[in-house]
Amino acid sequence: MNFAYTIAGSEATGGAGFQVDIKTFQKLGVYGSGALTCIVSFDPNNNWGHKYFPVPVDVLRDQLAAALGAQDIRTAKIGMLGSPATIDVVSETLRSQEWDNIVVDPVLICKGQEPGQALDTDTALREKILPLATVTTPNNFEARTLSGMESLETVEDLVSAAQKIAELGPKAVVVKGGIDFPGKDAVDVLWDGENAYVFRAPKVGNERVSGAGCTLAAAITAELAKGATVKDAVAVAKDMVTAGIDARVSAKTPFDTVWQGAYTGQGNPKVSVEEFRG
Ligand code: PXL
Repeated sequence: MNFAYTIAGSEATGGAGFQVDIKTFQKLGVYGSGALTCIVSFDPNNNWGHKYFPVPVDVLRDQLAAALGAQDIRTAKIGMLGSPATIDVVSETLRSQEWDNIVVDPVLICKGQEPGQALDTDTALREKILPLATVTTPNNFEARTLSGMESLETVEDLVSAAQKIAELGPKAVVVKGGIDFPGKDAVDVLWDGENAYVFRAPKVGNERVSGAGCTLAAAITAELAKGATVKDAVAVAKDMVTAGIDARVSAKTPFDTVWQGAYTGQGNPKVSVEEFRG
């Protein structure tokens, strides 16, 4: 059995976080389990603002001890952590055993958190979690924050940002251009420490879809757990996200969510991969 583990927050509508990770793992044929770091509830009476409840660190420790004690888990995805105290526990746990793959989705801020606390959390993530990553998957905003670059307007910019972020410790970096990246394509770049690759698919609409980042990182995690290379894992993950956005689920929230169930695994002619030669 191939096991994939997630350390992430619950998002109660099922559109992001832990719920997306488990659905993605299942769809890609790996056995999923995980620990909850926090519980996020969008508030229907407050314009769907985020309510954030941290899971007490002792309860987080118990969850980690249960799963990692029960199964031989060597591949993990790290999602929203939410607080410096949580980051300390997760960092200790990651250092306490050997891993084949640690995929870090560097979720920097979640609405509903105090800005001061968010800054501490970002610093702790950068110092204590990112150096342990074998792959990290920043979005456009996170990549600008982590690289110190002001804007990401070209493929060259995405590659530079990925290379700068790799200097913080992760072996491979996937920078997602996303909806803010100019042009008709959704462009992601992988820097694997030696080569850069450019992944493209036509943008589907011009609105942000919730859960795309979580799905991408979870799918990379599942594919790595099955033994794929990082490049092949990213290609499958982008195919799944593209299919899932095409088949997105609308809701009363201001954003739609990804439907992981739409992925067929038949290969997607809309997704292209080429090596970047600067
Ligand atoms: O998409 C980032 C994200 C990750 N994890 C949780 C979230 C969100 C965004 O809402 O709630 C738990």
